Amino acid sequence: VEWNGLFHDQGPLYDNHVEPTAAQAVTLTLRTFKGDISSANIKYYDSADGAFHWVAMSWSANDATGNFDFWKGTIPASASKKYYRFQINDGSATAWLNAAGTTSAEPSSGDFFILPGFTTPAWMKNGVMYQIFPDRFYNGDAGNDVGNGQYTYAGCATEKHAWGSSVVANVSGCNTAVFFGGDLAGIDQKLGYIKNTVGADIVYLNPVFLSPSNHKYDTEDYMTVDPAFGSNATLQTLSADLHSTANGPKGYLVLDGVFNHTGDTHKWFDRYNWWTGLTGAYESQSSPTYGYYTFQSWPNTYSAFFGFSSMPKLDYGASGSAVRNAIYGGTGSVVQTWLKSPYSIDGWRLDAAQYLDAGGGNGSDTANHQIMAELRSAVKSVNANADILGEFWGNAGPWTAGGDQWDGAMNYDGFTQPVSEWITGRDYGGNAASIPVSQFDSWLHGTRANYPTNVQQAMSNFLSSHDISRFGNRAGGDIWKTYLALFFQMTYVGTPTIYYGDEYGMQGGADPDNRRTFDWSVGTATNSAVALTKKLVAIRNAYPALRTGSFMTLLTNDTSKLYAYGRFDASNRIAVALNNDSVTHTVTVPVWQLSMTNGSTVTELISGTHYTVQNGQISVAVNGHYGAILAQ
Ligand code: ARE
Ligand code: CA
Repeated sequence: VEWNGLFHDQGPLYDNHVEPTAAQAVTLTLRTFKGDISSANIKYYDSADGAFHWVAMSWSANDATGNFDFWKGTIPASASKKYYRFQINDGSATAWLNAAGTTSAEPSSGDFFILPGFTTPAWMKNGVMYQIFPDRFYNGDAGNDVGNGQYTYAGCATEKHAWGSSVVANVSGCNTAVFFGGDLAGIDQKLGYIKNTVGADIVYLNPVFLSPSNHKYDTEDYMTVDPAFGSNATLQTLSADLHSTANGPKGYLVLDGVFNHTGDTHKWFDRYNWWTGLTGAYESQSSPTYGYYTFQSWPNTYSAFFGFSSMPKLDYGASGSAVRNAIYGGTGSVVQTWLKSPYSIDGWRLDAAQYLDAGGGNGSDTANHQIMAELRSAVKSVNANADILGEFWGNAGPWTAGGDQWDGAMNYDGFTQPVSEWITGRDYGGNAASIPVSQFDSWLHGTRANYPTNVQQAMSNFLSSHDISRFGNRAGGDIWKTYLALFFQMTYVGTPTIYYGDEYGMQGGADPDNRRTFDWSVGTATNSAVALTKKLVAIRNAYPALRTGSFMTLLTNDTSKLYAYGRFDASNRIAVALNNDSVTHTVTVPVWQLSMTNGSTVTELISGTHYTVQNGQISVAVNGHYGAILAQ
């Protein structure tokens, strides 16, 4: 069996229902070299009977170039989850193919998923997200700025800083008590920049609810927008303006749901007796909310996020507990209230989601998954199109592969880390770590295989976040590395997510330096990286193949640091060529693998240059740290 001819993924040409209902049979297509094999079978595991089943495939067609055969087989409709792989025989040898790759021995993991009834939001799969740390983006209302000493945080007086400082001040031990005045009104005023200059349509905000810190991960009240950011009414306005098509494409709003822990000033805990007329868990063991937390020794020893005493951990108890109802279960719950009118947010990014648990446990267990499944039901019952984006830094398969918890996850593991190591030679922590392109490609292949296809397409793919150093920093200030990263981000599988300022290569080291104020003299339409971002987003928006099409590796060249891959569907075939070297290379892209015929024309979408396919290939000169997008 010629492995180089084999292809299948769950793109539209190879799977007729990537999100099947229980009533839809799934017809799968397998590609082989023409005449190479004598038979092929689908072997699938059906969770309904816990057994494997076989479907013999039949030959159906050749491709336009005459290089390939297509074989088809159908898995019958039913409500149960199924997992499949292919067995391919040529009369003398057998090959196996599944999401993890091709092997000669039968694989025991890495199968493709069929999860009837599981859908992820179309707007997330088709959108581009912009992440904002609200205190640092734009000060739209000087009237709500924090005053010096206005909050007390972790024993430190708060400090107010003027806008535009390029580095967050390092007040010893008091980093989190520094404020710059950014707010929701500022974000609202800059929607034109986000939607039209950058081209993003989804806005993800770091926490906005009442809290004494600048990051607001220690919530004091989930029902109130922090006054330094505006008010509940300002959030309502921002949501409406984002949804409106008046200032660009219809947008979507995702908020940060910090539900593993509250702040120690939350009224349920009330460590400093800031709330009058009630008694928090820290104040009395007879507090009505005493059971919301887990005390090893009341009052000073309690479960907390990473041991931070300012972040006491919620005890989720059993199904129907008061905490579960308050956070997501009941009609007046936090999760449901903000999803409903008049706020109508479109999704939740779940902070520290792996840890939510009962009895002070550290999560990632049966109780955690049950909480996540209940939370999903609560979200989807308000809005079936709302998105649930989990924060997890590794393989988030345990929360996504069952189709009953998250729609996607922050893709540190399958995007941020490999991109950083391949392009910058540093991991996302800034430490030296360099990988050749062949390893980059196999890393991507392996991490895609962890997820159902509709989850892969809703993973949040970012270069930086508020928890790691800036990509621009890891790239040593070389803006060309940002260009190359943008080419990959906007043509890869998953939701491109731009951490504010990454579109112009913002600098910054670890937390808190990764939260610098946005520089409005640099982040403009005429900035070369911003302009490239806009162009690449427009290309992504114009070609569904770049969002929901198949992904096929075409070329890895470790010596010249070249990568090429295809993205395609019934309407378009696109070959992307990337050059990670610092000098120009001519990349010879084997587009015969995409069934592009000799003599046919492709257009490079950045330059508009036309190329003709010859000998099944296109040769294109690509600048160092740049890319080419060849479409037909
Ligand atoms: C603050 C300061 C830091 C300082 C720290 C300790 O800002 O400079 O180092 O205190 O003094 C929030 C704030 C942070 C704040 C923190 C504690 O944003 O600024 O730090 O609260 O007060 C793990 C968790 C993951 C978590 C990361 C940071 O699993 O959930 O650590 N991320 C979320 C948010 C954060 C937020 C919180 C959680 C708390 O995104 O912004 O912090 O609500 C491996 C592991 C990961 C681990 C990761 C990083 O890869 O697999 O699980 O993530 O390392 O440690
Ligand atoms: Ca302000």
